[in-house]
Amino acid sequence: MRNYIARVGVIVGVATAALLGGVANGQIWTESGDAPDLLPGQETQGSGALTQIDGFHAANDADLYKITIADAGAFSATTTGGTSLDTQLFLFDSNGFGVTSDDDDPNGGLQSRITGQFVPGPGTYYLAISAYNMDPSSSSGLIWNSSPFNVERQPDGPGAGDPLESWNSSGSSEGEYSIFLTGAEFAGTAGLDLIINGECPGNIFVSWSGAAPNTDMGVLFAYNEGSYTIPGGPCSGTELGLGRGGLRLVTVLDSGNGSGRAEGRVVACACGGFLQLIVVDGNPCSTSNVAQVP
Ligand SMILES: [Ca+2]
Ligand SMILES: [Ca+2]
Ligand SMILES: [Ca+2]
Repeated sequence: MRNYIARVGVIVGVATAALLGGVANGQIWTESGDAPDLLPGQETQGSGALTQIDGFHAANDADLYKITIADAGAFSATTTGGTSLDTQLFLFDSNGFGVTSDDDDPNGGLQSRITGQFVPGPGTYYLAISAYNMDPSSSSGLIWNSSPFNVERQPDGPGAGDPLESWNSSGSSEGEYSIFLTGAEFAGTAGLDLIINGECPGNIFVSWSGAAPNTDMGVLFAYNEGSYTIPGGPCSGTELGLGRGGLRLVTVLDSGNGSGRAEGRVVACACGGFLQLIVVDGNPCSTSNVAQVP
């Protein structure tokens, strides 16, 4: 029984599968817990274009996200069509100085829309969302005046010359929101993430994201979770999240563009076991979370 996974070829169709995955749902950042109100904000993590941020606005909540603006001319962020809240959007530079803001979409509605018209160039920025009328201040006062509401404006308040320091508490409405973006990218690289779906025995799907592109990724199997340390080879000293029992290298996958999916067939005696990805990229080698075979 020892070689069951290798014998049945648990992972097949790797090259094709890698092309299928990742793009469709990989460009959205979902608020993790509650994004901070102030710098350093919450880093959006992933690979490539960032097209949407989904989050929750609690009472008197501001959410600040670290993003990369890749193309200032093409940049936009809007909540129009993404929430029923009366939102405000604010963009800050990497030092927390105000860049641009809008309360109500110049095209109509109480949601917000900002563009790249005042963005000086590509780089790291902080995008903040709050509900009307919770406004950001610096040490010298409001960074933006509260009105006019439906005009995108550079900082024009008494505190315009200083960085973000606080928010007033005048945004009591609660609700979910989506911010739709163009010209933006994730600010950071996600850790290597592994998800298993499917039925066992039967076909399972191994999905990954956050890998370095075009890298060999080993798929490891063990009966149990643990802390086995690899004793030799290029990943010598790397501590796994797997135990020794039944530990084996199932197959090696190409990481594709950094995310993807592979399908394979698993026999009954592997059900309930655990998989972990490992990338030979240094010492210690990068590893994913441990995921359980259904
Ligand atoms: Ca929040
Ligand atoms: Ca928050
Ligand atoms: Ca508004």
